[in-house]
Amino acid sequence: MACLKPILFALLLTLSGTLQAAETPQAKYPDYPSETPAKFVPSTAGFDYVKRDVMIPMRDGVKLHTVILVPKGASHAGILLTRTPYDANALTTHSMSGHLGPMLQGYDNATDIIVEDGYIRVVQDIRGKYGSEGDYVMNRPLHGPLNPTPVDDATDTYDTIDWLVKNIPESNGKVGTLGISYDGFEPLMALFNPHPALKVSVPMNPMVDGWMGDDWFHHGAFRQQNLSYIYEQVASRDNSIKWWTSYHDEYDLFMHYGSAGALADAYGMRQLGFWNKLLAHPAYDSFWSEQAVDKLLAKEPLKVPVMLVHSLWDQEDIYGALAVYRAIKPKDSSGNMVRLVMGPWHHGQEIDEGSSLGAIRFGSDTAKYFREKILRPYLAQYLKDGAPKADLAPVTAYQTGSNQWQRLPRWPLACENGCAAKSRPLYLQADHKLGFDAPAGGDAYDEYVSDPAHPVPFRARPIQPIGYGDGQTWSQWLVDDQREASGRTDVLSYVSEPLTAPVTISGAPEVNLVAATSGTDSDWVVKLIDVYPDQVAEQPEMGGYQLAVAMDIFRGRYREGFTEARPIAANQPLAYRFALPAANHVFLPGHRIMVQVQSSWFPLYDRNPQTFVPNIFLAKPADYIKATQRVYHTPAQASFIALPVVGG
Ligand code: PG9
Repeated sequence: MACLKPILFALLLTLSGTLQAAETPQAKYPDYPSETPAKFVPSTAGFDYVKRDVMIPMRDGVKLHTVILVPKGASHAGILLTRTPYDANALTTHSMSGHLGPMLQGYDNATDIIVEDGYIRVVQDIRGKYGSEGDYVMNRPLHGPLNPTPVDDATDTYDTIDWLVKNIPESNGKVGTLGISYDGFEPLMALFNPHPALKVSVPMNPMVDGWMGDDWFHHGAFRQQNLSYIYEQVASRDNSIKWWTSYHDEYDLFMHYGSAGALADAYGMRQLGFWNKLLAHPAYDSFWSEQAVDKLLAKEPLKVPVMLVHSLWDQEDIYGALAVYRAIKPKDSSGNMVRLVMGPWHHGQEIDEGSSLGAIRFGSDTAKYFREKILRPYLAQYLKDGAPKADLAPVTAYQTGSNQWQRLPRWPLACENGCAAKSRPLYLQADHKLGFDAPAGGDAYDEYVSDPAHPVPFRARPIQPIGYGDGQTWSQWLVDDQREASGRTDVLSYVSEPLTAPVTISGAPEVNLVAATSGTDSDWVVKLIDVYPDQVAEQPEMGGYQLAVAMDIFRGRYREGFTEARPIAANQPLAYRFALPAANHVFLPGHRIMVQVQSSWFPLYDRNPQTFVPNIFLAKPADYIKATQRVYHTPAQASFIALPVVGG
């Protein structure tokens, strides 16, 4: 026993030292202590807001980090909630200030409206991201076949709202939710079994169907430049593991690795659950169709007023808002539950400066107009006690070309039942002409060689990565001058005579292409373009500008259906039909209309090997072959775009 004493003593000494360190962080040199206090308490007495940083418990016990900014002196104030995977702290401290405005400047925040109308601003890290606990799943599907857990973004939103209205005494118990893109997906999730305190939802540029036309694929062609987003978004809770590259030009990066799968393997992405799901679901199977938010909302009762905000030149989620509008508008029997706004913007530009996009000028700040004249009264009517009903049309749409806002009764104006608009076929003709007359005579087709070794750049090189920093122009690529492409031998261009009268379209142009490939798979990119007059006195750089008003890609293996990829019969003229993104545009007199056709859009989209392989993600270098592409324009094999023409 005696021999144990020294050991026990030593153990106690060690413990006491540890305990002492744990209890009182003694300075190493007491007579020369740290200048940093054990805990610094900022003095915020002069601030015009109060910031609370809380962890809100969800029904399964997981706590979500939530930043609450309450204007000083607020009482009976509405709450504006955004749930985000992009760091609530970053979204609420744009620049550290004693004023709420500078704190909120930036992504998601319609700062002018939030501050001027005295809202309580709440921004929350979604489950599994940044300061929140729990497991992260990209665009977490609703509880069900794709999500066996009892929680999803709908339940998390419900539980969050329930906590907010019970724990923010300055509020009037009314909550609105709004956000852009992924943060626009969240206001849609809020609509499933909505909390009774949720009075309004404003999904802006929402991510709705990742396969059909939003972030991951368009008609089955993979948007491989998003690999960096997946890498950073999924590899760590706080996005601290950063993507890297050894190339200035993304064209070279993606050519080096060949396929998206080979690049992902080189970056270790099989460690990432979401990438493995993409790899396993290249076609539009139930993994995609059962989480398509428009399809899910079509089955839901419409309980909360919704304003969908769409950007006509949305470089990321050009599909989502209008897909949801189509799904829920038929439920709006009162005509007061669903509003649609369409602006001449890039992704999210509605909360930024909106007088121009790239080289395209609108003559006024269209984004400020939206925030002041549309968003502000709309939110107020649901969230501010005593506010009047907003005088908004069912659809407020900016008409590009004429540069004017329109109050419309519905969208699209081009619709069935013989209403004002009808689709009008715009035919590809011999000699690279384009017109409303059906093709008659001349060559039966035009052809080009699509060479995977030299894919068509989707914009002028060097190609920047997807990004929003200074000098980055990713957000403008949909309005780039298409002359970059029309001069290439692997791009077909068809152009009309100068218009003598305006041609007004209001809806989604539909591609009806008759084409053949010498391969057994192929992509078809079709662009509807407004060609400016050879000289534009008031803006010389617009002389001859080729502005795409609608363009998209279609992966030919899905010609017979999106759920299953099938080989294409080689050298057979076959019909391809797909919708282009919606346009609300006037082709003015003196302008010409152009249609371009090509078979790659690189490196934004991965290359089609042009031989049929089971999964293009796993295509091998030898699979990539040149193919001779033919586009037909005969009376019996007419290629045309069904234009949603309005008026004459
Ligand atoms: N368009 C971005 C995104 C959304 C959802 C998934 C992946 C990317 C965004 O801006 O959030």
